[in-house]
Amino acid sequence: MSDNSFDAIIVGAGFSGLYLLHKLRGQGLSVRVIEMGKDVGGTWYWNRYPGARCDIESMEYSYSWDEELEQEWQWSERYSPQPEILDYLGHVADRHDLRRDIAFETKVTAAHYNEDRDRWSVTTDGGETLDARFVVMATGCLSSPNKPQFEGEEDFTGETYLTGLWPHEKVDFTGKKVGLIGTGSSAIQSIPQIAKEATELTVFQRTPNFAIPAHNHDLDPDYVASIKASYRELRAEAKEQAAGFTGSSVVNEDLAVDLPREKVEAELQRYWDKGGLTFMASFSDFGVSLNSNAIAAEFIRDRIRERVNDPDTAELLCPDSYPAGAKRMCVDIGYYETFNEDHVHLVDINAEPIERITAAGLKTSEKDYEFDAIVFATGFDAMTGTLAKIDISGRGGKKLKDKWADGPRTYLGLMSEGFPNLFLVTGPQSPSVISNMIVSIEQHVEWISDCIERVGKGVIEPLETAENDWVDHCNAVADLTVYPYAKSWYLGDNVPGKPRIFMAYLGGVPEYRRICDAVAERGYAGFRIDGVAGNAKVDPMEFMEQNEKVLALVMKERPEALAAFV
Ligand code: NA7
Repeated sequence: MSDNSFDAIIVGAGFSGLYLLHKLRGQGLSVRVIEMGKDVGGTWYWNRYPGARCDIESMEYSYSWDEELEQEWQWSERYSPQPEILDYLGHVADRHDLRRDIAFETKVTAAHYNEDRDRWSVTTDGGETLDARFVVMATGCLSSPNKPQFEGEEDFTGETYLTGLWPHEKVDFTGKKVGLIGTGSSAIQSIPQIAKEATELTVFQRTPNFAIPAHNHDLDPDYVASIKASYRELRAEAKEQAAGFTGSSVVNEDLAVDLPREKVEAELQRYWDKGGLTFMASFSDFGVSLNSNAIAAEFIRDRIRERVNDPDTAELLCPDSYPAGAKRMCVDIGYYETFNEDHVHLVDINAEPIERITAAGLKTSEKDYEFDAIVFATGFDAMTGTLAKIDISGRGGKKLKDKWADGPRTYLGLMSEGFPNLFLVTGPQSPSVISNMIVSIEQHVEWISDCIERVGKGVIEPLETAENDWVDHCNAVADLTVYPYAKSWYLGDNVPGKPRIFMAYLGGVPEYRRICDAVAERGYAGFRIDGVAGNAKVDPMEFMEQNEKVLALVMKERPEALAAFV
């Protein structure tokens, strides 16, 4: 084999790429990872903004495949700050000697499938062309920052920052007037930190978000020891939970709508006091019924009103145009209280639209603002943005971009028909961003490496019929929920011109795993291997647990959604 020829090329050296490299190497394959950053880390390499941290608890947001590492590594806080996660990934790379197979500071610009040779040609921005039987896109779900264009940006004489592409050196806002656009998770994490330094911080909000307190704290050594003593049980439990982390499955058998309001509120308070993303798992009807969801939404708004002193500011911070959890729920550390400080201001850009960026700052319909720095906390072109930047062509020269013009189409979020031997880790139409990413990444990496072992020197590709059925199933499940009732990056709504389609699989992490396992066990049902498709089928409905009470509620509210699901 030449220097540029590999069994597998992996794009990206984040959590996915590192584990996959380790796995495929262990299977005796020659592997090259191509990574844009100067080092490993993926999303944790780029998102260095102040306050960046994970909102899945540290003990669960880590690899489960290295049991010694799991015992040795010391997480310091309930929710890990970004630098600690980056250190962890750097340590994993050293521990398993991964860096020697990673080309850093290299961007993949194109990947073309050569049908005569059943191999992929992968081109980089350095002009290099590599060749491989398998290509795995481990490119992450939130890896293409979304930077909306504002008129006059080039006139601004101050500093500008984008949360998703934050500088490596410390940015010091001391003594500065700062403007910040956006109120998503990145803004909610960074605003309290920036406010500590800035003399003046003005936040421009288009849509308020629901945030649940993190109640972050240093980890108690006894708690850590107890987890480490039974880590296998915790990992097994997480895999069986709806979103891949403990507490994400609903325990309550009662529906919120069926209980007296005081009982529901007492339960919500219990979840609130616990803090974090399990809040919406308090009752199973919150995710599917608009009426039930309104109870959770009002509870959160009441807490915001308690935390923010000025009633007008509090009302502006209260989301009321979409169901709670339908946009990605945020987890906050002192976010709302930050608006009680005299030097922190909130501007509703619906009432006072941004007209342009000026040399001195920013002009809205009402006022000229002067800033030393502007921070764009404007999110990501999620799930498909990074893949769309690579010129990917499959069988017959078909472009992935063209195939996905009306929204992504995959079978299980793992592959797309017409693109043989091209795998996606946590691709669209898999649980991915709706779950603990590490649990979903490990499941995909393990499924993909088993599949590659089975395929050997052959070719695997999904059948169009299987893919169509899967896309229909994903859409039917999403329509059963309240998610489509918000404008969110889950649906591509945050990027002008992006087709509106729910891009993750909402059927649950355990159900999804069982579907993928059944597909493999039944001889890769729905796939063609070396031109041959078996007769086996996997119907996702076989694996879905149906909650009759919840379905009855949907029947009352949206019978058409239920009809499409069953
Ligand atoms: P998000 O959650 O997409 O937040 C981006 C924010 O930027 C959001 O408040 C947007 O308002 C706002 N935005 C985007 N474009 C504009 C324009 N043109 N004008 C004004 N405001 C704008 O991204 P994050 O980085 O905060 O979080 C992403 C994920 O990372 C998060 O969910 C976690 O999973 C981790 P909008 O809501 O669209 O009205």
